[in-house]
Amino acid sequence: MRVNTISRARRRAAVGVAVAALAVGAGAGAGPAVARPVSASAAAPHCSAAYRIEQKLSTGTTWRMCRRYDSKAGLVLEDVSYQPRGEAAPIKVLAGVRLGQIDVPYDDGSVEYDDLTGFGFAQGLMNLAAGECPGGTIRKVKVPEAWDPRHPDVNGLCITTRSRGHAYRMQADTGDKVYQQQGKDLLVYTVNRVGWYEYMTEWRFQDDGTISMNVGATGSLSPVDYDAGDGRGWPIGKGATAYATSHSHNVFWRLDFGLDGSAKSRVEQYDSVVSAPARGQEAPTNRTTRTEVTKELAGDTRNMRWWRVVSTAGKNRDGHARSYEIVQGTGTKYPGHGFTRHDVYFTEYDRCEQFASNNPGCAAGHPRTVDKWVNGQTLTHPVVWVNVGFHHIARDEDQQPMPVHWQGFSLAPRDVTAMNPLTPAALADQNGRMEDRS
Ligand SMILES: [Cu+2]
Repeated sequence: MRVNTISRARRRAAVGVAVAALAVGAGAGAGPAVARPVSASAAAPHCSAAYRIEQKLSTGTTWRMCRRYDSKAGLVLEDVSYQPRGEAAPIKVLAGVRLGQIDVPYDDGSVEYDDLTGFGFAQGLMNLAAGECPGGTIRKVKVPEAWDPRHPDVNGLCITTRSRGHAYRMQADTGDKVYQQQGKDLLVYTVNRVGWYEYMTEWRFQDDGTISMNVGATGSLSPVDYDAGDGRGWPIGKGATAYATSHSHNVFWRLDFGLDGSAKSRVEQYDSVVSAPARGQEAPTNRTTRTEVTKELAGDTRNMRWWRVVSTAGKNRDGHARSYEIVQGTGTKYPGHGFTRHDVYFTEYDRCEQFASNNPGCAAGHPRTVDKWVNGQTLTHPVVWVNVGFHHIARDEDQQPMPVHWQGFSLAPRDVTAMNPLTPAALADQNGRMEDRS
C-alpha cells in the first residue's frame, strides 16, 4: 500500500516574510512617471505544431501554449502566453503549470490515496466521446510508460471555446448606446480515472487574461470505501444499511511563473485591516499593507488577504509592473498533514520538487512533502503550490453517476495591460482619472 514518508526534522521553521508594511497608496507598483512601453518577450512557443495549442478567441485575445503529458502529473501546459488585441507581442505568463497531487484520506483513517504518485492518475487518461468536447477538437495524447505499452495513445485532450456571459457592460454618456461584450474562454481538459473516480482537470483561459484551474470529481463512489470502521459516514441506498465513508480530496496545483519571459519574480502579500471610524469620519477605515515575501512561505488564506506574483522583467504601458494575483477558491482545508495544513506554498525552484506529497524524484534524504521544502531559502525563482481541499460527505444524489463536484482557483491579471484588454476603440482614451461626465 501507501509507502509512508519522512519524519525528517524540519531544518528551520522559517516563516520568511520580511515585513515591509508599506502603505499601499503611492508606493505599490508605481512605475516611473513617464510611461515607457516594455516590449514583451518571446514569439511562438517552442514546441512543434502537434504539441502547440493556439487559440484566437472571437473577442481578439490569443492564448498560446505547449502541451506535454507527464507519466505521473498528467497534462502539463508550458510556455503559456497571453496576447490581447492591443498588444503587439505575446505576454508570457507561465513557464509551466500542472497538478501537483491529489491526496485523498478517508475519515476513518483506513486508507489514504496519493492519486498522482501512487495510484496511476496519469495512466488513467480516458478516451473522450465525440459529444463531450462540444465545438472543439479532441487531440491524441501519448501516455509515457503506458501500463499497456501496445496502446499508449488516448484520444484524451479536449480543446474548445465557451462563452461565459458578460465581460463588461457600460451605458454610454450620451444617447442610448450600450458598450457590452460577451466574454469568451479557451478550455483545455482531460479526464483521468483513478479507481471508481473520474477526475476532470480543466484549464480555462479567458479573453480578459484570467486563468482558472479546476478539478471536478465524478464517476462513482468507491464501493470498497463503505461502512467506516468507526461507524461514521452517510447512508447511501435504502434505509441505513450501508454508509459511504467520508473523505477529503486535497488537490494541489504547481505553478512555475515565467512573467515576461523571466523565471525571476517577486511575491507580495497584501492584508487589509478595518478599524472603527475615528475623529468624526463617516465610515470605518481600511488600511492595506504590502509585505514582500522574500523567503519561502507556507501561507494561509484569511479575510482580506491575497498574494500576487510580480514580474521583474516587464511593465505595462502605464509603467506598472505586470503581475498575476492568486484568487483562492473556497475550500475545506484538511489539517491532517503538514502539507495540507496551508493554502499556498511558495518554494524556491528545485527541479526535483514535483509533487506536494510522496514526491518521488529527489535524492535520498530530501524531504518528500512541500511543507518541508519551506525552509528559509530566499525566493528568486518562486514555485507556487496552491492547495484546495474538499471534504466529501456523500449524499444520495452521488449515485449514479456522481455529479461533478468542482474545486479550484484562479489567476487574475493585475496591471498586465494598461487598460481592460477588451476596451472598445471608442473608449481607448479613457485611461486614468476621468473627467467629470455630468
Ligand atoms: Cu469524493
